[in-house]
Formats: sequence, structure tokens, C-alpha cells
Amino acid sequence: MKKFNVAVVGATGAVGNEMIKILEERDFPVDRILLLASERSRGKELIFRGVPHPVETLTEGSFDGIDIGLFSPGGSISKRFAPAAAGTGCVVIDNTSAFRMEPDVPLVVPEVNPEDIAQYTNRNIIANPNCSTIQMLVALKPIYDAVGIERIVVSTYQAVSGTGKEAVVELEDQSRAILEGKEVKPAVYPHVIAFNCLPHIDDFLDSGYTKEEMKMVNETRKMLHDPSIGVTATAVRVPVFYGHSESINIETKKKITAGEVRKLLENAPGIKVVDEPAKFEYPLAIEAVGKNETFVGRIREDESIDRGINLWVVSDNTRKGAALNAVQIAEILVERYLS
Ligand code: NAP
Ligand code: 3JN
Repeated sequence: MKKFNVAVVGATGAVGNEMIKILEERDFPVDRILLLASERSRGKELIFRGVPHPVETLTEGSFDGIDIGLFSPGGSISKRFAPAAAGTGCVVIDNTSAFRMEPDVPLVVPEVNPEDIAQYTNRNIIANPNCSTIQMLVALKPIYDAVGIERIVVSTYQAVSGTGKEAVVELEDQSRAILEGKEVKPAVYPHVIAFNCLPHIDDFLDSGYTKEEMKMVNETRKMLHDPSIGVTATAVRVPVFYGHSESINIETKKKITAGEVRKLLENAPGIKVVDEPAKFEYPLAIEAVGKNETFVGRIREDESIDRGINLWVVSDNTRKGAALNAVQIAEILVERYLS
């Protein structure tokens, strides 16, 4: 089997770390792995397949001989370095919002629109959606294909790991300090996150929505190739370390019962239905950690309208929400286009 030289850009971060783990777990055909981060990480080593690898400093010249670049160094760094990498023939799979809405860059969730990967040849860049969009669309695509969806109303409950490694430390430190009766000062977020919920993720826009909320609207329309689907989102940060949860209400085009939705989702790729309320079984963030599936439960008809369904959807945000989705795209890329 052909093997590939793979660079992980942002290798020391929350997403990069998970990418290294998933490449190893899924036995991705890696010939050489190159771990890249900022100057700050010079001298660090990370383990891949039991062997320590030095972390190198990202430069425009880092990509000679690299076939695939898995990027998660933040939007501004991707904007600067992804085109340089793509120019050397490396196919970039970028986890940031830098290229997601560019019309000639495919934006892909393998369970939703794998056929769009073919457009990677336009720029040698494929974009990975925002974590909250990914898990929502994994859950909704089978329903969309079966009966159509007119409108989505979603509220997210997002873990601090979505912000990065510093936020994980902040939640831990603040929780301990508050329980010890000490005063806490927020640093990563504008308010204390421990024992709190912040209805604020990413910057506010003039419309009153946040950028995170509008990512869910715009990315959904792009991946479903459906500019008219209605989507409205409220994105909330909660004091959970790993695992994003979402309360989703949809209005379908044709009537579908809760039982029919359950059956559809039980047979859909990437989904595990956990929906036995009588036994107190429903998807939970702490049970999704380290898992690849998107968990769906609390499936019920919205009794306030004719064609409405409510769902509770949970997934590990650093895996399916970021690193796993990127590696799954890379798997399709090598199987269908690079081998
Ligand atoms: P993180 O834990 O803070 O890690 C950031 C990574 O980027 C680190 O490896 C860091 O290296 C590297 N980096 C920062 N500045 C750099 C530079 N000038 N040159 C090279 N590398 C640099 O953040 P994260 O949670 O992994 O997220 C990183 C990015 O991934 C986010 O900004 C976002 O764009 C994207 N992301 C996407 C999703 C999604 O929904 N798909 C979810 C989370 C994150 P050092 O350790 O050397 O500083
Ligand atoms: O906050 C979360 O739960 C997910 C965060 C994603 C994120 C964080 C910083 C910058 C993104 C993203 O993937 O949309 C970005 C960005 O690239 O804009």
C-alpha cells in the first residue's frame, strides 16, 4: 500500500495532539510524520507510534516532500502558511475558519458530502467545518435526505477544550480555587467559566449573533448545497472539559415520526442512538469523550408544530469535531484520489 508523508501543523495544541493519536489509532498510511508548531515549542518532543519526534518550527519551507498537511494552528497562521504548503503540491486539510467559506475550497464532513472532496484540486486545500456544525450535520443529514429540512433551531453547550489547551487549564484552576473559597480572575474568557454558562463564543457581530453562531448557519448551507435552509443558532460555553452537546429543533418538509427518525439514525454512518429515557439513557458529554460516534437521543416530536422533531446530540469536539473528521477526509483523499 502506498504511504504518505504527513505534516501536523499545530501539533502541540489540543487538536494537533488528537490528530497524532488518531493517525496512529486508525493506522493511517504514514511514511514520515513531521510535527510543526511555533518557535515556543522548539525542543519539545511528541510520541508517534511509540517513537519520540522533535517538534519543528513552522516556516514556508517546511513542506518540501510533504503529501498531506493537517493544519490546526489558528486562522491567521493557516491563512499565511496553507497556500505555501499547497503550492508545493501538499494537500492541506485545514481545521480553521480561514478557507471554509471560499467558494472554490471544499468544506467536508465525510458522512454528509464526501463527493465534494474531488474539488480539492482547485486550490489543494480542503476545509474542515466548525465542531458544532459537524456533529449537527452528522445527525441531521439522514433526516434531510429522507424528508427535507426547512428550518433548524439549535442551542449549543460547548466544552472549554473547544477554545484550546489554555481554557482547559483555566476551568480546572478556577474550579479548584472556587471550591477552596479563593478569589478567581478570568483570563481566557471575559467571565468566570467555572460553575457558569457563557452565551458567548467567538466575537460578536453587529447583528447581535456571534461568529460561532454564524459559522453554523453558513457552513450548513454550503455543505448541504442549500442556500435557502433556515438556521438559527445560540452558542453557549459551559463548564465541561470535553464533549459538545446540542439541543436541536427541526421543521421538516414532509412529516416524519420520532420512531421513523430513530430507525433512520440507527442505520446511519457515524451515529449511535442512545434513547431510552425510561432507563435514564440519553447522550452524555462525559460518555462521548474518546469516542468517534455522534450520539443522538431525546428524539421526540415537537408538538407545537405539524412537522417538528427535537433531538439532543453529543460528540467529542476534539475528535469528530476536529481531528477525526480531518483524518477521515485524508483517508478518502488517499483511497480515491492519491493512490
Ligand atoms: P491550542 O491548543 O491553543 O493549540 C494551538 C496550536 O497552534 C499549538 O500547536 C501552537 O503551537 C500552534 N501555533 C500557534 N501559533 C503558531 C505559529 N505562529 N506557528 C505555528 N504554530 C502555531 O488550540 P487548538 O484547540 O488546538 O485549536 C487550534 C485551532 O484549530 C483553532 O484556532 C481553530 O482555528 C482550530 N479549531 C477548530 C475546531 C473545529 O471546530 N474544527 C475546533 C477547535 C480548534 P505552540 O504550542 O508552539 O504555541
Ligand atoms: O469554541 C469551540 O468550541 C470551537 C472553536 C473553534 C475555533 C476556535 C478558534 C478559532 C475556531 C473554528 O474552528 O471555527 C477558530 C477559527 O478558526 O475561526
